[in-house]
Amino acid sequence: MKKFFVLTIMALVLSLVASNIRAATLRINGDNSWVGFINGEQVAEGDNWQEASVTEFDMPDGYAVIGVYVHDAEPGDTGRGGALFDVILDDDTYIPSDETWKANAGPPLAERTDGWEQPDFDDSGWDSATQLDRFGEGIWGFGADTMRQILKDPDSTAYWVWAGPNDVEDDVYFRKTVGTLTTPVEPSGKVTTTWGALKNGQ
Ligand SMILES: [Ca+2]
Repeated sequence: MKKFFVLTIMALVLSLVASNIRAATLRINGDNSWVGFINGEQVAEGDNWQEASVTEFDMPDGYAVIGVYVHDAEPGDTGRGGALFDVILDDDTYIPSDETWKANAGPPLAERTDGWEQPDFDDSGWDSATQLDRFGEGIWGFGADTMRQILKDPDSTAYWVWAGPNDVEDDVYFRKTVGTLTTPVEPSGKVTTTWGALKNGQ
């Protein structure tokens, strides 16, 4: 609760002084279906793995916490799940799905109530994402031409990812903080610590 309070104050301060609002784009493909979140708010969903959802958004504070949920419809080893996504910032910084994202298997989204998608959620217990085939290669490679109709400008160079072996878990979650603080501030030690934990925990 204290952490949330500190973050709230920090966000308020930054929103007052930030003058450089950054724009970004989130693109998601998932086998079989997905839901995307930005700073805890649901912003995207889809259920055709060859047709990415595309979400453009602003980052008033210079950064955003991205959450992606993907559901594999074939139980256990009867089918393989996969997630492919990327974030493009307005300075052309490209952030692909890969092993640098945090990943966690859990219950279906409708049954998950731990606030995993919230910016201040502590994901330090999550593992690194399992990095699978690169876009255009492997078992999803045959769909790349269709996918590329959306995944262009820039071309996707992301990796398919999962949480552990993708013929075991069917409901997986990913998190990462993108961007950086745009406003030069001299935060108190506690805010620095909170921000550092938030940033380093992704
Ligand atoms: Ca499966």
